[in-house]
Amino acid sequence: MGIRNNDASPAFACEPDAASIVKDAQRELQSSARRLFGRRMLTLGGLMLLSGCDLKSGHSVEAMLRRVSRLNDDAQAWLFDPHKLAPTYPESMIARPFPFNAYYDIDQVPEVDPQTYRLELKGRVKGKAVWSLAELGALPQRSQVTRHICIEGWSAIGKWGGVPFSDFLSRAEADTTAKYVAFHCADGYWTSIDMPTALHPQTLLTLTYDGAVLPAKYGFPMKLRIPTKLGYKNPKHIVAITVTNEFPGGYWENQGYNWFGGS
Ligand SMILES: Nc1nc2c(c(=O)[nH]1)N[C@H]1C(S)=C(S)[C@@H](COP(=O)(O)O)O[C@H]1N2
Ligand SMILES: [Mo]
Repeated sequence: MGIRNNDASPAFACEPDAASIVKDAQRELQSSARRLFGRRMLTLGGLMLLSGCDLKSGHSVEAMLRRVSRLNDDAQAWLFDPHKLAPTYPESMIARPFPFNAYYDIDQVPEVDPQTYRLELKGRVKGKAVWSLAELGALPQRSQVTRHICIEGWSAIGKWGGVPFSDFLSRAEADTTAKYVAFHCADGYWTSIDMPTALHPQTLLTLTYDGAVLPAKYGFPMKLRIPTKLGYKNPKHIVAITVTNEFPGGYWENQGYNWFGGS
C-alpha cells in the first residue's frame, strides 16, 4: 500500500491543513481499485469519519490515509462479492437518531398515502404486477441490523425489516436471468442494481425501521435496503420496480457516481 506523500507528514496537533490532506487523499485513492468512495467523499470531515481518525488528537495524515485505504480495500471485499455477507451488529449499536439524507432537505420528504399506494412491477415479470401495502406486509418478513455507508462521508448502523427481495422476486415470477432491477421513487429519484445484488440474501424490501413502520424521512412506505451497497443504491419511497436487460442508470449514477456502488 504505497502512500506517495513526499511531504513531511507532521502529526497535526491542531488546525490540520484541510486542502493538503484532501489532495494527499486524492493521490492515495488514485489507483482505480481505491476510487471506492469517489470524489464526493473527499472532504476533510468525510475522511475523518471514514478513518475514525481525529486529526486534532494527533494522528498523522499518513496514518489517516492508511486507514482510509485499508477501509476501501476491506469495503470492496464485501461490497463487490455477491456471496459475501455484510457485517451485522447488535441492536445496542443502532444510531439514534439515524441520519436523514436525500437530494433535497427534510421538509421536502414526499408524503405517500398508505391507502392508495400501490407498488408496480414492470418489465420481465410474469406474476402479480400491482401490490398493495397490506399484501406486502403479509409476506414473511425478516429484520437485520447493518451499517449504511453514504458516499458523502458518513455511516450509521440501523435496523430495517421487510421481505427478502429474492423471495419477492420469485413470488412475482421475475426473470432472475435478467441483468438489472431498476427502482423508481415517489420523489423522482431512481437507481438500479445488478441481479446478483438483487438476489443477495441480505437485500431486503423493507417496510419497517427499528421495529416501527418506516417513517417518511427514511422512505415510507418502502426502502430497498442493500447492506452490500453504498447509500445511494438504497432507494426510498419506491413506487415501481422494473426487471430489465436495458441499463437503467440512476439519479446520482448519471451524474458520475459509480453505478456498481463503489469504485
Ligand atoms: N427516493 C430516494 N431514495 C434515496 C435518496 C433520495 O434522495 N431519494 N438518497 C439516497 C442516499 S444518497 C442515501 S445516503 C440514503 C439515505 O437514507 P436515510 O435518509 O434513511 O438515511 O437514501 C438513498 N435513497
Ligand atoms: Mo448517500
